[in-house]
Amino acid sequence: MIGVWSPSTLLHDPSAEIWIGLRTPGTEVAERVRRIRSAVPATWVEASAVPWSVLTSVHAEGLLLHLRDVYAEWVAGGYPQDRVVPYVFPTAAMLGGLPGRSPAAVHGRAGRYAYDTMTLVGPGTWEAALMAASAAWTAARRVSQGPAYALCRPPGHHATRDGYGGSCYLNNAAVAAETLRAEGYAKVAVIDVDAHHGNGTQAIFWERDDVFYGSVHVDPGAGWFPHYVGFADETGGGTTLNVPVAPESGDAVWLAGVARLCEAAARFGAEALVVSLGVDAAADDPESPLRVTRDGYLATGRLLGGLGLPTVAVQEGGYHLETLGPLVAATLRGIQSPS
Ligand code: SP5
Ligand code: ZN
Repeated sequence: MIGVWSPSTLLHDPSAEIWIGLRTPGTEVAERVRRIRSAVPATWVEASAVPWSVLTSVHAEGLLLHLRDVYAEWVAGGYPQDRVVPYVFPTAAMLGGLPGRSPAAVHGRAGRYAYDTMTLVGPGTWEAALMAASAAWTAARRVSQGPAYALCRPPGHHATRDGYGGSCYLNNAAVAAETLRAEGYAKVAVIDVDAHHGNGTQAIFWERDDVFYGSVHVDPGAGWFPHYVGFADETGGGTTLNVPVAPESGDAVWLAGVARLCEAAARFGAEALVVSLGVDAAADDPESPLRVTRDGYLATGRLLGGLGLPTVAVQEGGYHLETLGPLVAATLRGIQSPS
């Protein structure tokens, strides 16, 4: 299998996540890339830079320019924090329907496109996010030559058209899906097996009848991120399917969910597939309460590969450094050799 990556993705160091006011260590670290690269027996190629027009097919230009520029502005502002940390967010609760202006102060502007305090912007964040999206784009353009894996980092599925959060800045899976559409695949399915619901990807394709979004994830109704969305009754125009599963669920429940998503994607008539490949549903993962095993990931890959579609797998979460690489490798093996 082709593996696409970029050394620039190592440049983002989250340093910390501000979670319920606590400065906790960042979990989405560059070491993840090294662990995956050493465990996945792919033919590795470097990503080519994604055209700006592809990025603007997924994201508002304001978000892109903000992510590109805000760190330098923060440094020039002389703030005591070494990362961009927002403190005020122009939500509906703040504006009450009024038209908000672009704040003059950088510390005011810091929350304009952010929706949580966990996802900080530092010196290499833009370059890394840009090259992660570039890896997704490069992989999607090679899909006619066989399944391709994009080692995207930082991950993407929580990034919406206008906003970043959940350790995600640019939506790499959405870039892959739009690229497949542009390559001529009329109907594209995104199947998201990260432990968390991909609220960004769901929102981006919510009203689209040419892109199916299906996700299996820990039930937000049981108290898990992204909390506000990812429930089973969210179906969009009929091309969204959420399968929330209870905390502590293991392989049997998980694989039944993956199978439902595959059946729905086939019924939809998908001609190409994007897999949002997080492995944070694993038993050892610190960021989710699910209990999927390595065999469970192999079987997940086999179900996805069994669709027989041109497939791009895009890395999302997965935070247990000791097992992360082998879990990704097992899933990709399943995708490549479903039977
Ligand atoms: C791509 C992806 O898997 N994003 C995960 C975002 C969910 N993070 C939720 C974090 C909730 C609190 N974590 C506590 C540990 C603090 N270091
Ligand atoms: Zn996740």
